[in-house]
This record gives sequence, C-alpha cells and structure tokens, in this order.
Amino acid sequence: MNRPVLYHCRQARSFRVLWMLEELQLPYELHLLPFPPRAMAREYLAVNPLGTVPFFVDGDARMTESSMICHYLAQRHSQPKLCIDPDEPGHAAYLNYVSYGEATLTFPLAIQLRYTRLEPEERRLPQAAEDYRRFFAGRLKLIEQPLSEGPYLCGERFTAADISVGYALNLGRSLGLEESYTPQVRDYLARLQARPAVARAVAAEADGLPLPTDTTK
Ligand SMILES: N[C@@H](CCC(=O)N[C@@H](CS)C(=O)NCC(=O)O)C(=O)O
Repeated sequence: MNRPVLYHCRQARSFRVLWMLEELQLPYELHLLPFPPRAMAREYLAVNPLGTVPFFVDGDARMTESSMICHYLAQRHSQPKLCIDPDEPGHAAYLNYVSYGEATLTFPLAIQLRYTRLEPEERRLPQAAEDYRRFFAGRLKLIEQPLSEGPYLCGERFTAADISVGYALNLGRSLGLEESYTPQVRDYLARLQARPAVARAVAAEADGLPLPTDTTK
C-alpha cells in the first residue's frame, strides 16, 4: 500500500498531521515547503490551488483541513485508538473539540500572529491583535472543566481532539498568551508536549528550511 503524503511547513497547522502520523507510527512521505508556499514554492499551487498547508494525500483522498485529517486518520487506524467512536459515550464532545481547536482557538491566533508579526510594520493592527487576544482568552473556557477532571479532553484517552487543541495552545504560548491559561491548562500543554510523538514530529520537520515570516506576498 502507498504511504500517505503530507505537504508541510515547519510549525504550521500541518504539524497536527505530522504529530498524528507519529502517534500512530505510520510510514509517510513528508514534503517540507518554505513559508508561505504560494510565494516561495509556486509549483505547489499545482498540488493545492489554495497554497495552504497541510495538503494530505492518502490513496484517492485529498484533504486540506488539519484537524479533520487527524480525525480521519484516527478513525482509520485503531492501534492506538485516538478517537471516540459514535457508539461510545463522549463522541459528540470529542467531535466538537476536534473542530473547536481549529475553528474557535486557532482562528483568533492566526489574526494575532498576522497583525503583530507577519505583516510589515506599516500594516500591523495593534487593536485587532488586542481584540483577538481577548477573544482567544475568553474561548479557553470550554477546556477548563474537562481538564480539571481528567488528563485529556475526553477523559483518560488521548485523542485527535488533544492534537487539534494542543497545537492551538502551543501556538498561543509562542505568541506570549500563556498568561490566560489556568494551571490545569498549562499542565495539560506540558503533558502533551512531553509525548514522544511530538519529539519525533519536531525531529522530522527540522531540516533547516526558513521559519514562517511573511504571508503578505
Ligand atoms: N483551516 C486550515 C487552515 C490552513 C492554513 O491556513 N494553513 C496556513 C499555515 S498555518 C497556510 O498554509 N498559510 C499560507 C497561506 O495562507 O498562504 C487547517 O486547519 O489546516
């Protein structure tokens, strides 16, 4: 069987998929791209017209949404089991957290990142950055209760939901927003970051390509 193929930029949302592949210990083919690929690797537009990462190929499947790729992989590979099935308690909450990590938590961070660091000085928007910092901090409420009750969002089982949310929390920390994390959220992030699969994913992406700098081109 062909190995799945992942197009990835270091530290971008495609890291979620790399992390999931390492959790499942699947063989895969990794294509590392400079950031942003639509400007720095224009031939990539023939692969993914959006120019975004991840782009994931598995047989006939073509996918561009990082959290959903993690869920897809978790459903197709049961050793270890990294999802909550429809017939198990907590399935709805699991699905909700998978999507929440991207749609609710990463979205305001992307605006923060863009208007504090990626845009050239004259296009930065301190008010937008501050508004979305508050937005992000307020939206963390949803994970505070489950993390006061168990080690992971869905209780004792580590799942794709933790990868989706964990990526966002780590990005928030790298943007200096860790002060809005409760002690339980901080411990949770440390627990996720200590996973051997994270270390393997970091090693896999460390090939010296430039870090994300400019999305305006
Ligand atoms: N919702 C998508 C977002 C994908 C996305 O926007 N990726 C960013 C990197 S974090 C990207 O490729 N940006 C480059 C660009 O917009 O040209 C996901 O979760 O994968």
